[in-house]
Amino acid sequence: SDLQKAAGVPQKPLDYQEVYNAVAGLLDNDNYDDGSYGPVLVRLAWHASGTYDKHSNTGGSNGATMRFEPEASHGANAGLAVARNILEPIKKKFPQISYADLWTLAGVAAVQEMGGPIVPWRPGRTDATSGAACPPEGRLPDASQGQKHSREIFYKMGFNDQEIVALVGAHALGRCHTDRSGYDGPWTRAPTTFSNDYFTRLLEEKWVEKKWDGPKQFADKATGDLMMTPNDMSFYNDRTFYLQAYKYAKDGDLFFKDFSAAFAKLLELGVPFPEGSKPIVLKPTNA
Ligand code: CCH
Repeated sequence: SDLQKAAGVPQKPLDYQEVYNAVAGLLDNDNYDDGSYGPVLVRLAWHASGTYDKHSNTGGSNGATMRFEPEASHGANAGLAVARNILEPIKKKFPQISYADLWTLAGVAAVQEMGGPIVPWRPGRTDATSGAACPPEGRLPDASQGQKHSREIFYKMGFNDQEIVALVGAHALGRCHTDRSGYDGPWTRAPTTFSNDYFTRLLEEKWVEKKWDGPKQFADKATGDLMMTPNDMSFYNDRTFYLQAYKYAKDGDLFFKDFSAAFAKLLELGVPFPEGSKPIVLKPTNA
């Protein structure tokens, strides 16, 4: 406590596993979307991190700048206040953790608790105190665009084609919301389970343009329940992306291994970790 600190009493070091368990405990909610906050927490960790630009070494998860304007209101971040807000009680319970560490840890917890791979995670991010360090708008991918755009956006972060495909496999989770992105619907039939099903659906369904007033998107011909954006379809239409997606559709273990590595890398982009710091493994609550 502040009193103990003032009296020079050593603080109990923060146990990140306790923070992890607290995040795991708030994921399920029958009244929200498909029953879990997991997907939107994965998206928060990704949008906090994916603003990184390797040329200027700016953006990325350090600073948790999305708390501030103008980044909080960037179009790509619509709906992410939901994710930031549900983590507030955890920040109150564990005031020592930075928002930047909490958001990325919560992304890891969500992936693992929804049945995904272990993602080694490293603490050490600090919080900005104003929006001065907010990245400019436009560093995150635009779902209406194709493979050329994806490569520009992800090469700027320092990813290669294989890593891009692995990362987008996160669309096994969650859904599009008309009041957030304008798109509508989930990519898979089990949107709260981490799997390689994004790739199996992309390759196995027949995709037809959806007839509606909204932005151009595709629907599975058989049921119309599932969706792909134009950007998602570029993982089918681009030969290099397709061959990688095919490998992940055939081999879920390979996808898990590659997703873990690429997601861990994403969450660390641009973060000035202390010398000698090492990633830690946070245990799934069902282990
Ligand atoms: Fe994504 N994503 N994403 N995405 N995304 C959306 C939702 C999720 C793109 C566009 C969209 C990644 C890459 C891309 C998630 C994780 C990742 C939505 C709907 C759009 C649009 C938002 C809404 O309406 O709520 C595009 C374009 C790319 C290009 O590559 C990557 C990388 C990741 C993580 C590693 C997750 C999870 C969701 C579901 C969120 C939810 O609320 O259910």
